[in-house]
This record gives sequence, structure tokens and C-alpha cells, in this order.
Amino acid sequence: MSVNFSLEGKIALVTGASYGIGFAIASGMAQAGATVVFNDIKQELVDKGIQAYKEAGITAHGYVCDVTNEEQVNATVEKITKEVGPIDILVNNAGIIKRIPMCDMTAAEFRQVIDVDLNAPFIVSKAVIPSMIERGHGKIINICSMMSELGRETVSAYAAAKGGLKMLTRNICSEYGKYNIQCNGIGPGYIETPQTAPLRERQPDGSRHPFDSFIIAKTPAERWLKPEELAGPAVFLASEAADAVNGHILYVDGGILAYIGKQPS
Ligand code: NAP
Ligand code: GCO
Repeated sequence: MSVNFSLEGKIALVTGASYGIGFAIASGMAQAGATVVFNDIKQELVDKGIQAYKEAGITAHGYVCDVTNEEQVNATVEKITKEVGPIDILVNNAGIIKRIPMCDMTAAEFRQVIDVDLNAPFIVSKAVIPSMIERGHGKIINICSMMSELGRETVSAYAAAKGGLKMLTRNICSEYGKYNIQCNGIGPGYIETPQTAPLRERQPDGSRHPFDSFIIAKTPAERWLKPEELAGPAVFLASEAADAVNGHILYVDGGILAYIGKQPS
């Protein structure tokens, strides 16, 4: 039996994929043969995303949709199914973070992070699973985080959401595995994207941001990772080669979770 990493003939929906990690994962899936569908909240970003995919030689289908809005999500999934075809692969990538000390954070701010990072993957997964059951197969990949395992100051809402997303991943695996649906997570380490740009800004004297130096010391490779480094793991989990992988969180972190951190010289 040959190992099949191909995504030929598959339709992949990657949420929040105009740029960043979602764009890199969608691009990798396109290289593996998938038809790429993505969404963003704003038309201007969808248009920018379509142009960026085009420049990468990819014909992507873009839709305006707020993943926290169940009515919009259901209507968009229906529209995608009519215009492109049924969704075979879902990557719940869209996400936000608010870096605020917990006791300074309002309940509304906490809820907003939970809404995008945890409630939305529930909403979008619920919208695509019935069709996957009907067709006898499906792949769901939830973009988790180091904060699915670890805490740190100022990210209480984000860590709670990403910890919950790890368990939602395991529960979808448990509830729908019998329909040949595999639901796994990818836990990226620290990736160079707009979301982490504030943590990498050079100081006025040109030196590294203290958090930048902190991550360098916590990563065995002594560097931030690139979004493109997540594409291969995502293609693997989306392919038939991973049909027996279910409920697993694949950490693509350069070894951070295995490493106590650089010892003092
Ligand atoms: P990013 O650069 O901030 O991009 C996030 C994307 O999600 C944007 O396209 C954003 O669209 C979209 N989005 C946000 N809220 C949305 C909503 N309600 N509906 C639809 N789209 C929405 O983030 P990233 O670094 O690429 O991260 C992508 C995912 O990886 C997130 O789940 C993040 O938590 C996770 N992650 C990131 C890292 C890292 O180091 N960067 C590490 C681990 C996990 P707008 O531009 O319109 O807001
Ligand atoms: C932060 C970072 C992290 C990364 C990622 C790590 O503020 O610590 O934004 O949360 O986004 O989730 O895996």
C-alpha cells in the first residue's frame, strides 16, 4: 500500500487565511493538490488574500465571513458547497490574542478571545461535519498553541481558549471517529506573523525585544519559526497517510515543549 500524502481532489477550507499561518497552511495544501477556500472578516482582506494566492500561483476562493457568527458561517458553508463543492478538510485557524494581565482584563475582552479562538472552531466544525458524515470521510485540523499546554503572564483568555480547543479536538475525534472523520490539532511554537510582531519589535537602541530574546533562549533551534514550516505537518494530517491519526495535537514548536531553556553560560 503506497503512502498517500496527496490532497488531489480535496476541497480545503482554511479560516482566517488571507495571511499568516492560515495562508501558509492553505498554500501548502494547494501544493499538495487541494482546492483552497478561505475566509476573512473584511472584503478588502479577502481581495488582498486572493491576490496573494494568485501571486503564489494558486487560484483560491475567498469569502467574507466572521467565524463567530453562526448564521454567517452556515450561509458561507452552504455557498461554498454550491459554488466550489463540499468541504473535505477544515482548518480552524482564525484566531486573536489579547495580552492583558488577567485582573486588568474585562469580562467582555475575555469573552471576545474565547469567542474567536474556541466558540468559532465549534461553530465551523458543526457546520461541516454533517456533510463529512454523509460522504464518509473528513479532516478537521484545529490550530492550537503552546498555550494549549503552558501558561504565561497576560494571556489568560488565550490559554483558556487554546486549552479548550485541545479538548474540543479530542472530543470531535471521540464523537465522530466512527464516521471516518479525523480531528487533530497543530500546536505551533513561536511563529513570525503579524500576531507576534509586537513581541519581536526592535528596541529604540536596536537591540532585540526582551520577549524575542526569551523565545530564542526557550527554543532549541535558537530562532522563531516560519509560517511555512507548518505546511508540511498540516498536509500530513489532512492526507490519507494520517487516517489512523485522531485526537492528536502535533506540536510544531522547534522543541520548545521538550526544553527547559538555555542554561546560563
Ligand atoms: P494573525 O496573523 O493575527 O492572523 C489571524 C487571522 O485570523 C487573520 O486573517 C484574521 O483576520 C483572522 N480572524 C480573526 N478573527 C476572525 C474572525 N472573527 N472571523 C474570521 N477571521 C478572523 O495570526 P497568526 O499568527 O497567523 O495565527 C493564526 C492562528 O495560529 C491563530 O489561531 C493563532 O492563535 C495561532 N497560533 C499562532 C502562533 C504564532 O506564533 N503566530 C503560534 C501558535 C498558534 P483579520 O486580519 O481580518 O483580523
Ligand atoms: C504570546 C504569543 C503566543 C503565540 C502562540 C504560541 O503572546 O505568547 O502570541 O501565544 O501566539 O500561541 O504557541
